[in-house]
Order: sequence, then C-alpha cells, then structure tokens
Amino acid sequence: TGSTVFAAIDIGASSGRVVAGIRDGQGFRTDIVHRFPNGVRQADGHLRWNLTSLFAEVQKGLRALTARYPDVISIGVDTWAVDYGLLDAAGRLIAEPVAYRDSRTDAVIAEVDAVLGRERQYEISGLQFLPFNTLYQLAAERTAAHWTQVAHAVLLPDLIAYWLTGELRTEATNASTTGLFDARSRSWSAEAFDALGLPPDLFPALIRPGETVGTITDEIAVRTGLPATTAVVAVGTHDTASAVVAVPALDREFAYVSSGTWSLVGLELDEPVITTDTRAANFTNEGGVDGRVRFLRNVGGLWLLQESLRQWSSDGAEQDLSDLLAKAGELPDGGPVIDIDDPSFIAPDDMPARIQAACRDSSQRVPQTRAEIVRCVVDSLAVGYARTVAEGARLAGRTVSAIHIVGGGCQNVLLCRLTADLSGLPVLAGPVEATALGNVMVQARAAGAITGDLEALRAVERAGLTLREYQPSSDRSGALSSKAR
Ligand code: ADP
Ligand code: LRH
Repeated sequence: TGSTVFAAIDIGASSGRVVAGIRDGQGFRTDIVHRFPNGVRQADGHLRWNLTSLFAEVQKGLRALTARYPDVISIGVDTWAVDYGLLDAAGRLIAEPVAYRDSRTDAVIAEVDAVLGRERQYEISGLQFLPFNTLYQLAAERTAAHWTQVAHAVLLPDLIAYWLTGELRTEATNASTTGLFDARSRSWSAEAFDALGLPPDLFPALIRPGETVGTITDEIAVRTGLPATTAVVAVGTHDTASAVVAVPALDREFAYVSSGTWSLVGLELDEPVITTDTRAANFTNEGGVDGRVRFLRNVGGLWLLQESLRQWSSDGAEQDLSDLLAKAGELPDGGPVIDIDDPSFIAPDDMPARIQAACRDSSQRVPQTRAEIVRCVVDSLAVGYARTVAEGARLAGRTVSAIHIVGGGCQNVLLCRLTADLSGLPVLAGPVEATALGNVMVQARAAGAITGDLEALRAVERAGLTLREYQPSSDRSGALSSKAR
C-alpha cells in the first residue's frame, strides 16, 4: 500500500500507549495498539513510578504492534521529563524511580541554591525554577545509603531504550530539563556538576533526536516478535519536545499549549531568551528537536481534574469526566479563579478540598458541587493559558496569531473555548496524540520517509488532520478579561 510504519512508545504521567505511526499518501496516521494507566504510588517512604511494570506494558504493546504491523521500521520512546533511574555498575536498577511529586527535595533546595545561586542556575540552564528539577532530586538522593552503588543516572525514556537495546545514552531534549545542561552550548554544564559535587559522567553520553541508540536485544526480539534488526531511534524523548514537533502550525506565529497532566504553554524560538525578566516570569528555555528552543512555562494542568476525579471515585461511583465538563459548561461565567501554579497543588490526594481552600483563602466564593469545582479548574487553566501566551509573546518580542492546543486536553471543549475568548486569539485544537506523532515524525525523517525541517514535517502532518477551530467571542473577553491580565 506504500505505507511505512513506526512504533512510538509514549508514556505520560496519567497513561502510556504503544502507537503505530503510519506514513501514507495523506500524511501521518496513528493507531493506538495498547494503552495502559500510569500514576505515582507510595513505596518505601517515597512517591514512585513503577518502571518495571511500565516496561512490561511496553513489551505487551510491542507484541500487539507486530501482530498487526509486521514491518515496523524503528521504535522511539518518550516520557515525562526530569525523573531518572539509578543503575549500579552491573546495569541493574537500584530502586524504582522516585517521582517528581515526592517532597524529598524540600529539604535540599536552599542548600543547592547556596552553592549554585538561582540566578546563576538560570543563566546556565535557562530553566524555570521547579522544586523537582533533576538537580534538586539528585541533591536529595546523594545523601541516601544507596548512593555509593550508583554508576549511572538514566533519564526515564533513556532507561526504556536501555532495556530495549542494552545501550546507555542521554537524549539532549530531555537532558535540557535537568538543570545540569547549558541552554546555549546545548551540552552538559561542568560548572553545575562541579557545584553540586556530582561526577561529570553521572549521565551516559548525549545523543540527539534522529540518531540511532542501537538495535533491540535478542531477548526483546523473541519476546515481542520484532525483527532482531529493529532499531531504537532517539526522538524528542521529552514528551513535550515531541508534542511541539507535532504542533500542526502553518507558519511560525503560533503559541502552543501541550495540555495533559501538565499544561506546557509557550512559543518555539531559535535561540534561548535568558534575561532578568524571563527569570522573574519563570519562563523556561528547554531544548527542542533540531536545536529549537521551547520557550514556555509549566502551567498547572489537568492533574487537578485527574486527582479530583480519583477522589470522587473513591466513594465507589465512577465519575464521568465528559458529564462533569458538560455540567460545568452550563454554569455562569465569573466564578472563582485560583492560582493553578501554586506549589500546594503538586502533591497527590484531597484535591477538591485544596481547591476549595484556595478559593476561601483568596476570599472568593467557594465552589460546592463537583461541577463547580471542575468549572473553577477549567476557568483557572484558561486564564493561565491566555496570560502565559501573552506574557511569552511579550518577553520574546514575538507576534502570536493563533494558539494550538494539543494533547488530551484539546478534547476539552470548554477549556478550548474559554482560552480563545480570554486570549482574543483563535484556538486550533488537535491532535490529541501530538506527542506520539512528533515521536513518529522524527523517526520517519531519520529513515528517509520524509525530508525537510520542522515546517516541512508539520505541513505533511497538517494535510492529514482535521482541526477544531474556536474563534474568540468578544462577550466573554469583556466579562473575564480582568482575570487574564
Ligand atoms: P499525559 O500525557 O500527561 O498522561 P494526556 O495528554 O493523555 O496526559 O491527557 C490526559 C487528560 O486529557 C486527562 O486528564 C483529561 O483531562 C483529558 N481528556 C482525556 N479525554 C478527554 C475527553 N474525552 N474530553 C475532555 N478531556 C479529556
Ligand atoms: C509533561 C512533562 C513536562 C515536565 C513534567 C515533569 O508530561 O514532561 O514537560 O515539566 O512533565
């Protein structure tokens, strides 16, 4: 049929999937062959991910993929950023990785900032301050008893690639989220490693998107049915880097929101913007595919809804998100708006109560029903999106003519509509599976199935997509604009 198939392993904080990415005459198509839940859980005194069980799901997914598509060209892996697994000298995982939502860094942030000041950190890495940036996590970890066994720190997508191939690498877009990476030279910062007393070779050698990590091991070939020659190709292994590759923009005057557990809101630039103003606004300069810069802010995300739903389901009755969103949409404008970025929302548990407390503490009406709480979160997210796009454009000196929302949250009609109204800009929603698509497109280019820069890739992608468009309505921008400033 003239189509070519690539495998994307895309694991977000709330769910993972193994996806067949198909390049055909139209553009790119995705077929999700396996989906599995993900989340953090308490184990041995910390919030952790279960990488071992995630990897079992990955293998199950690859088996399902080969059953449907026997001729897979290559595999790419992406996950959320900042977290890592520690390996001993024999390459064994010392413990299941601690999750970024664990509170262990609280005790070391001041200590790290004393040896490498916040200003200097930002000057080097261009990264927004987040309490879970990898350098803080490593500072918390290096006093643990197991630290003497550590031979390598391996970022999570690289860990999966290691288990698939036996090859250890660190992919550069994700390295850019560690706080140990120089945003301008796009390589490790010796100064940062030095200041923290970390061995300079703690992370495996760097690899860039499009380069080959290695071929799968014989064991993986047998377990999955994939040909033994199947390669794992480095993609934008930071999920947000892959999502931005697949923002289906027709020109470069766009802002994006990668809307999932987090909302990553910003612009794509050619060079980092590292100034006093961008630091004060907590804008990050993460590394993108092809050396582009993801100039963005982490705006709190659908995590608040995920956790609220989890809480409400614990009384036995499963909560339906679509139903709650529909009810929330019928409520009048002008309800309470919380600071979605408040660090008090990072940890799991009791989310509805924390949202209510935030409204109470800011002297606003306290939402009572589930629909009111959902509406408060969605209003607050939309305010955060509109404000952050405006701020990013101002800081980078760029014009924005449309906002693209991609990822799971682009299905949230209320969120998309409110974002258009509050920003006064058209919102283009889709694709839902942008991250997997970006992963696939970089593999497809490495294999020669498509050529050109990101604009060329996006043009091909866009040809095969139908986007939903939301035009701003002036009524609402009047009603809520004070909150978006
Ligand atoms: P992550 O990659 O961080 O795990 P996703 O991009 O998969 O996140 O997005 C998950 C979110 O998408 C959910 O928390 C939910 O709020 C939203 N979502 C999923 N399906 C729908 C839907 N049908 N309507 C509205 N929102 C949805
Ligand atoms: C989104 C994401 C985001 C990071 C966070 C830890 O999944 O990768 O870009 O800041 O998770």
